[in-house]
Amino acid sequence: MFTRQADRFFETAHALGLNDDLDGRSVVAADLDNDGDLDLVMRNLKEKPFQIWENTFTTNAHYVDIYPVYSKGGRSPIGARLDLTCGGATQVRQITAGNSFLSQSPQHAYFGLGGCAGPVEVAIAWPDGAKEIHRDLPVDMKMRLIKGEKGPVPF
Ligand SMILES: [Ca+2]
Repeated sequence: MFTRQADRFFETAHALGLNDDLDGRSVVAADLDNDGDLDLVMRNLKEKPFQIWENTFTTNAHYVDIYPVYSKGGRSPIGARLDLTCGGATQVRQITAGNSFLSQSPQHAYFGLGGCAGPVEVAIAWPDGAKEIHRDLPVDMKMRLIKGEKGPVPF
């Protein structure tokens, strides 16, 4: 676990209580309790096969969690690239497969926005090369962006 302070990252697993002597094999980040922050699920080899780490930090930071829908027929958005801009700063996420050893996080793009309260602009490059831009999107919510459709659909 790394924590960002200014322009540097610091290893903080011990300070946050996220270290133990178990033999962790994979980790997935997902918002399990639907409160807008990412929680962790860890898979261990022997003892405690699964551990869930609920994110209980209280923060005023903003976020956007985007689930791109490539086709209504269920085609996977793997390969989609999302460029989100908020307050002049741009972050990039790509929808991937197999993002951890023997595990897979949900196919979404989670953006931590810090103090930027939006609105945000999201440019999506779909796996087939098509590009779309969604402007004036709200923050602090999960949403679907469906290829070929205007505006977000609340999740
Ligand atoms: Ca959560």
